[in-house]
Amino acid sequence: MNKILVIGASGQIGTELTLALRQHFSGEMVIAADLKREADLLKGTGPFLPLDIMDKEILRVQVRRHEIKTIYLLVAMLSAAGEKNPLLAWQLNMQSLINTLEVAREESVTKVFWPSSIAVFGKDAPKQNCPQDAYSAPSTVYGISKLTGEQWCHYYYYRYGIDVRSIRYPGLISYKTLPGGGTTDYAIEIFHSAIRGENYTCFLRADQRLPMMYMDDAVRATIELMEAPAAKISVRTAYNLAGISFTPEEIAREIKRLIPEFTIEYQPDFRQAIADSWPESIDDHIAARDWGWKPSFNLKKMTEEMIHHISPGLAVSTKR
Ligand code: NAD
Ligand code: AKB
Repeated sequence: MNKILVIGASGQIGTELTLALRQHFSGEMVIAADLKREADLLKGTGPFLPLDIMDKEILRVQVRRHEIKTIYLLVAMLSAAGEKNPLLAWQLNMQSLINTLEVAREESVTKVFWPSSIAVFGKDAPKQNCPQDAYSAPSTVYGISKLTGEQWCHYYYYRYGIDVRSIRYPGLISYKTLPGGGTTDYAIEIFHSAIRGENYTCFLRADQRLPMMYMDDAVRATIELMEAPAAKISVRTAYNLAGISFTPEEIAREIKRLIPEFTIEYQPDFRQAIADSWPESIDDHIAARDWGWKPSFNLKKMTEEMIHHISPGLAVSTKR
């Protein structure tokens, strides 16, 4: 029995990843855990545990009690929220990972997934097709925590043999869940405004190109990475992963094709400086070579799916 624990399961990725893992394995095998209440979409699909990842002893008790063999750790404070409270972001992002890796070591958990981010790259990294090993001096505390976290993952693999795997996700775009405080959140908010018939005020410049990915691709990538034979995994920090790169102007144009009355204006705020420090596109040939990664959503297909799935009753106002 290889039981799985998903920590941060009520969040943007956690909800969708938990649902996908429960479909892939079985509901009972995948235990969802979060500090906040169980996400509505998870209700009735499998077990849920209230859990504060900052309490290592409680984590240990739960891992032992449920005989957990695989952990997906999805807790973090994202880039924009982190810049408002850098020390808290550092504490949460680092301690959650250390607690997980330590409990994995002590309780013989064999596999851990922990996501990194394109935020590991700073303004000196190449903007186009940013390579796996580009020089990195991140400009946010979130990016620093991800870069440091990658080194801890690498360390626990080589020092203790724990099979830790990681991906540098681009900005993730989903219709089932809302984003949690990132710089790429505009690419979800824009759909909610368009569907509500509201003007959208974008907090990034019209021409700010960033690496993004539709959630279905991100969830599939995560499961494919975790299922790949260990011998194929050559990167024990975190894999670069690419989906779609686009600008606010380009996604707005795509939305207007389907909702012609949609309007957008641009008022860049502090998040523009964060976006300025990130690459525009990512070179992910190592993920393609090692475990066969291939994205399946382009901008047009993703826009159609988002508009098809967000009903006017569920769209959230993004007016600030
Ligand atoms: P999110 O903020 O939506 O979800 C995080 C979840 O963690 C929330 O449900 C929150 O309640 C929970 N949490 C917070 N503190 C906790 C604690 N002390 N104990 C237990 N649970 C706690 O974040 P997300 O967007 O789903 O991101 C998940 C992971 O993916 C993070 O590591 C993030 O850095 C990474 N990532 C996300 C994106 C993206 O675009 N969403 C991109 C790159 C990387
Ligand atoms: C953020 O914007 O902080 C996240 C990320 C790219 O890590 N979406």
